[in-house]
Amino acid sequence: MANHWQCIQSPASTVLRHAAKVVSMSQFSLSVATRGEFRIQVDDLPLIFDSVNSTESVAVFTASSENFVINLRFYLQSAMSLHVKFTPLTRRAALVEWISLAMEKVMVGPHGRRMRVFKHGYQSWSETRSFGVDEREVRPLLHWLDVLQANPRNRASNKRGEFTSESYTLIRNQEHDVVLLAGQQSPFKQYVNFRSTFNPKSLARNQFQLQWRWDFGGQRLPLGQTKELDPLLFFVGQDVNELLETYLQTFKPANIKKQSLPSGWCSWYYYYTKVTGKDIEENASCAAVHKIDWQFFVLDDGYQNAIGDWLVENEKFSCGLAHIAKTIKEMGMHPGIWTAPFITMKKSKLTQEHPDWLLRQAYKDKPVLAGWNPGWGGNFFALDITHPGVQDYLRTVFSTFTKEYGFRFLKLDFVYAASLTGRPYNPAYSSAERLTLGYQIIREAAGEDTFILGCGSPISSAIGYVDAMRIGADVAPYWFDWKRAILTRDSNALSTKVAIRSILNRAQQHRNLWINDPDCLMLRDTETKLNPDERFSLINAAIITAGMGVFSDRLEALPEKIWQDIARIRELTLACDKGKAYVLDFMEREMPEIVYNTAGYLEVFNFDDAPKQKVLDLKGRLGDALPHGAKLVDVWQQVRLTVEGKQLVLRSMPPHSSRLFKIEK
Ligand code: 9PG
Repeated sequence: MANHWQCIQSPASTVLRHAAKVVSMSQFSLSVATRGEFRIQVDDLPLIFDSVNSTESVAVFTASSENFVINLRFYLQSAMSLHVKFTPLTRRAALVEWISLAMEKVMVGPHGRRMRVFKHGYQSWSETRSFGVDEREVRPLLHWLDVLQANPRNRASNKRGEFTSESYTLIRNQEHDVVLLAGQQSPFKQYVNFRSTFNPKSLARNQFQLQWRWDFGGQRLPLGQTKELDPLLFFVGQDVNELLETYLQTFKPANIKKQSLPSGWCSWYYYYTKVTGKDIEENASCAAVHKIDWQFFVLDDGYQNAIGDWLVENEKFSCGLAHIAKTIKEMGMHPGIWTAPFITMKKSKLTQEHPDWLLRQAYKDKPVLAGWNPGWGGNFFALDITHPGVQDYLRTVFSTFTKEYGFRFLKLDFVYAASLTGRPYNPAYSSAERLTLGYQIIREAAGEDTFILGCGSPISSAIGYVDAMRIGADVAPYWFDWKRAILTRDSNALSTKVAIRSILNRAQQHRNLWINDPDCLMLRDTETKLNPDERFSLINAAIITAGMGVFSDRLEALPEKIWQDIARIRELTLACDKGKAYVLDFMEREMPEIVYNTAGYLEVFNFDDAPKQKVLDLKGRLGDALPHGAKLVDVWQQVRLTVEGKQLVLRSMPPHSSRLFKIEK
């Protein structure tokens, strides 16, 4: 069947092929790495073809050594799934770092030079975008930036044509409109790291190497017992949006539809760590006076005496957190609070009293660095979630916050620290399982009716544990910081532009995995370097992708007319939440510029640094959405356009600007 994957076996090779789309994968080999005193690394282990069962359509392979046995089953349907079993036979194979499969020769489309790869970042803040295959994925200069933003176990190589991705990746042949999506499937017990390597000099860039690793992070597996790895899925098709939708829907958590879309306020992007108890009271009462429809009111970083000592307030919060929660409640909103539950700093009481709760490095008796934050005054370190003491501490902190103080919203931040490589107290957990263990403990302590937002969190293993997820880097009161980006060689440097890039490139996770949190919106026109076009590009991106709408300004300082905008943003976001957002030029450029929401909205951006005219070809999904005669009403300017002919022309869009239209047919 041409529409199914097939396994073609000859004495010389084994090829997995999707004939209709001219996609194939061949020359595969396995590698295994373990750790500890007897660590081994076996590279390029040949896979022995076992059988192909035509009724079941499954191709079976095995690989074995004196230390382990691996069994691979490829289920060949219109999508292909790969199920792998690993059995360690000796102590040398028991502490598993990773198992990897390399496909030396993957082909997407019959030929082609114009190819693009989609990199899905490891955690909330990680770079998430597409690249042309002759571009370079850059690794930041500073190691701690890599720890904070990327997956330190799957670092970019800085080589032209080599790209990492986490959990899923897409490779698109633009000349032939063929796309391959490879992605991890639940239960997300390991991290799956991809790496695709193209030869930028080759004329046939449709051929490349695709490699992926199941990352266990030094998990101890019981000897002689068979372990099933997270399955992988391979989809081929033409339409990237359709493939993503099919893929993301396969692991939709059961409780997802129940949540209504929250909105609210957060202290961070105006007050930063300088926030005081008085600021919270001032803003909460200002919100109450304006009778605004906000569910959550969130105190972010700045109340605690030290990172790790969440129940010890600093002098700015001598009124106590219980009082803060009560005040917010009295103003008719649910109180929310920020923590970074899986990290600590040297100066905290927690570290002083329990140095053994810190995760230790795999081969040294030193704590594992989780990053460096000048705002906190230095290095911070990962806690060991498998340690019973840490577990009790988490239970105490979060039951106190929720049951005693009355907080109903938890922003859990710097969550990636739970999964950092180290030598945990209990090595029976994989790095991904250490994270889910942490989330589970907090959820149990906080109860089902607490709204949990993950931030700085690995994506795959958080699915099903959080109500909402920050899906991008932090916004900032400026568009892009060239100086910082160049000096630190950090193409993902904190900025509103980078935040929008992730908002668009992760739009389809919304309501498939959780509620997307695009980060806060800032409406102020003082104390910001964002011009109105830039401010509205962030606002419009958040609206059309229908994420949570959280504002972060000093409310008293906003002009009165802004309250109408806040209400209008909410109204538009709720309307968009009834539809689905499709990024129509997904994988065509670094910053996609055309978003269509099936609820009847269209947004067009200009991310260039100069004004430009945008010409949209009305074909495919966009053609269906905008038939001849349809009207486009600019939601902010009340300007009307009528669709005529086969193109939509938006003349002179200012730099960094956007236009959000309601489509009327
Ligand atoms: C509070 C903030 C806000 C924000 C979070 C997170 O040093 N750093 O590299 C760094 C990275 C991210 C960051 C802060 C510092 O932001 O995303 O919304 O809650 O923490 O500290």
